[in-house]
Amino acid sequence: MCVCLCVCRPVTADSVGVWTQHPEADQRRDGGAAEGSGHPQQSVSHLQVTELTTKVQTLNSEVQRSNTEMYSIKPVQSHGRDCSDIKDNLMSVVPKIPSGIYIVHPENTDSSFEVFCEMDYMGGGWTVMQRRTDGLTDFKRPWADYADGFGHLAGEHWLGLKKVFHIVNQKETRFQLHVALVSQDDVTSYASYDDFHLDSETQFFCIHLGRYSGSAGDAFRGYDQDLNQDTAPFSASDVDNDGCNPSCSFDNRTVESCSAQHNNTGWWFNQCGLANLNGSPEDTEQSQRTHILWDTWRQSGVPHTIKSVTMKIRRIATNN
Ligand SMILES: [Ca+2]
Repeated sequence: MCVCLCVCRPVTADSVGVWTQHPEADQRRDGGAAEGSGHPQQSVSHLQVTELTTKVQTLNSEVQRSNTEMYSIKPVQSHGRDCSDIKDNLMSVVPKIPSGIYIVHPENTDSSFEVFCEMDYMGGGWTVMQRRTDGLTDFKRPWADYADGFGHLAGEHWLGLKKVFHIVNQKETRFQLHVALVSQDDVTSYASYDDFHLDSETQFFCIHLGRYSGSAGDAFRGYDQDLNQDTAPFSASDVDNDGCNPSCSFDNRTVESCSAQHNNTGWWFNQCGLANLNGSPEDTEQSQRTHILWDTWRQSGVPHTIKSVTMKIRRIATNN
């Protein structure tokens, strides 16, 4: 904000035109004013005019450079409440809004924080809430990490449930959720939900999903109401809300904790369900396999091996 205040008002020769246009006439005018006010008279030579003009030109080029840098190097700037808001705000100012890290300040919160905005994908305006690409970030995490977020915004990360809660619970906004999947064979697919919001932390960030559309199937809901993760609370390695109470049974195995079953990752498990986009391999020998689970995306009846995924949210235009 400070940078903007400092540089947004362009410095032009016109703003000091009194010195540059007719210095002699201006000297006379200043002289008259000086006589009346009793202030000492200031004279301006052609040399001083030249110096001032040069200074103005230098300042002008600095301002233009600063403005260019604001967008080309993607420094963190606060431009809105979420990436959709940033896109709307910048659309009329910048011909092409770059994807990158921005600061957002959601409505009705005291907090500002950094997010990665995807401005190219499907019209842009997407706030990324999760990204898996190379498997190098550890998703085996306790509750506090899933609440606050972890990883690197420009790479693999989990934005954090508190931050997502702030974004999707702004007044008079609705958000859609888009899950973009890439298989080991570079096949792409997606699952989209036309409404998405979370309850607060006191309600364990229960997830609420609208209508599904897409090509990957609705793994959040699965095929069986018992496994439906819509409205499920979040679980992590140290917080168990998974619906296996005291235990569930899979393939004649007894499971007490879905997080433990999924190698201590966090998700909206429900006995445990067919989706876990935070799934991680169980040991280093299997590091080539991410264990990202979206069980409804299948080929010849076999689930695709998923190598990367992005979860992103965007405002839905409301008519009211
Ligand atoms: Ca349990």
